[in-house]
Amino acid sequence: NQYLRYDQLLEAVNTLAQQCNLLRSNTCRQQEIGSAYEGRKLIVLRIEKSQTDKQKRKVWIDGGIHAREWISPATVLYMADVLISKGLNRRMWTPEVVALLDYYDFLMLPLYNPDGYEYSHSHYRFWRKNRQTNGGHPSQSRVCRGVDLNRNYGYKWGGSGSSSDPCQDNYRGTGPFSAMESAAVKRFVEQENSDKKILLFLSYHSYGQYVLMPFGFKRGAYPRPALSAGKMSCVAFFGSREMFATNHRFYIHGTSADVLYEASGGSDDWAHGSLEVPYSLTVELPDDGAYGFLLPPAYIRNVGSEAVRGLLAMLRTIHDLE
Ligand code: 0X9
Ligand code: ZN
Repeated sequence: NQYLRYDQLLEAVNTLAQQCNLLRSNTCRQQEIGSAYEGRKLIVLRIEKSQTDKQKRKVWIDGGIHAREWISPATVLYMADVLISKGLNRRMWTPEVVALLDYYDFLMLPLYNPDGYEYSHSHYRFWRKNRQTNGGHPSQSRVCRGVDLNRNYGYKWGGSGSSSDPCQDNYRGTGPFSAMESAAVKRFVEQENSDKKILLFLSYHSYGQYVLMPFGFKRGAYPRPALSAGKMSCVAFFGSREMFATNHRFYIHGTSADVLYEASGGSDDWAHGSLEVPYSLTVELPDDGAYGFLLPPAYIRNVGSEAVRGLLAMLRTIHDLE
C-alpha cells in the first residue's frame, strides 16, 4: 500500500524470509552481496527449495537500479511475497507456483541502488543515479554526483546513449563496473552463473510499459542466434500478452535499441552478451506517462499482480521452448 523507505524494505525482506522458512525450513536465505557507496546493504533474497538438486536452473530478478523508479522495488518485493505464499503456504498455494519452485531457484535483489533511492525520498524525487562522488570533478553542483548504474556494465561499455559527463543523468562512470553497486552485482551474478545455471535474467524499471530484450547498445543488434534466436522475443511477447490480459495495460516488446533508444552498458546486454544467459529482459513497468515516476502507491497491488502473471507466463514459455 505504500512505497517503503530503505529500512522498511529491508525489514520487509527479513519478514518474508522468516515467513518463508516457517512454511518450509531452509528455503529462504538473505545474502548481503556488498554495499552501496554510502554503506547501505545490498540484500539478495534467495528462494531455494532444494540445495542439493544440481539440475536446477536459476532466475535472477533485480529492481530499483534507478532511484526514482519507485514502483520497481515495490514490485520485486511483491513478486517475492507471491512466490513464497503461493509456492509454500498450503492454504494459498497454486500448483503452478509450487511447480515453479521445484524447477527454479530465485535470486532477487529488490533494491539495487539504496543510496539513490533514499535520496529520491529525502532530497530530490527525480534522482536516477547512485550517490558516489565523482573524484576530482571541479563542479560543486550536486547533479554532478553519481553514476548511472545501467550504463556501467562491461558489455559494449562506453557506447551510444551513455555520457562521459558526470553531471549527466546517464553518466557511465570511469570504466566498466566502476561503481560499488554494479561491481557487487557483477561478482555475485558471475559466481552464481559459473556453471551456466542462470536461465532467465530480469531487470525491473519504470516507466513506459515495455518488455525489452537485447541488444540495447545499437539499433539492429539482436539476441545471439545460437542461444535464443527468435525464442527470446517469444518469451517477451507472451510476458507482455499476459500482463495485458491482467489489467489491460499494453506493453510493447522488442529490442531496447529498436523500440526505445540506443543505450550501452546496460545490465541486460551484459547478462546476454557477456554471461551468455539465454533469456535476458528488462521490464519497464507502468504507467505509460500519465503519472510517470510519480505513480500513486494505490497502483502497487495492480502492477504487482500483472508483473507476477507476466513472470509466470515468461517461465511457462521458456519451459515450453527448452
Ligand atoms: O535507459 C535505461 O536504462 C532503461 N530505461 S529507463 O527509463 N528505466 O532508464 C532501459 C534499458 C534498456 N536496456 C539497454 N539499453 N541495454
Ligand atoms: Zn530505469
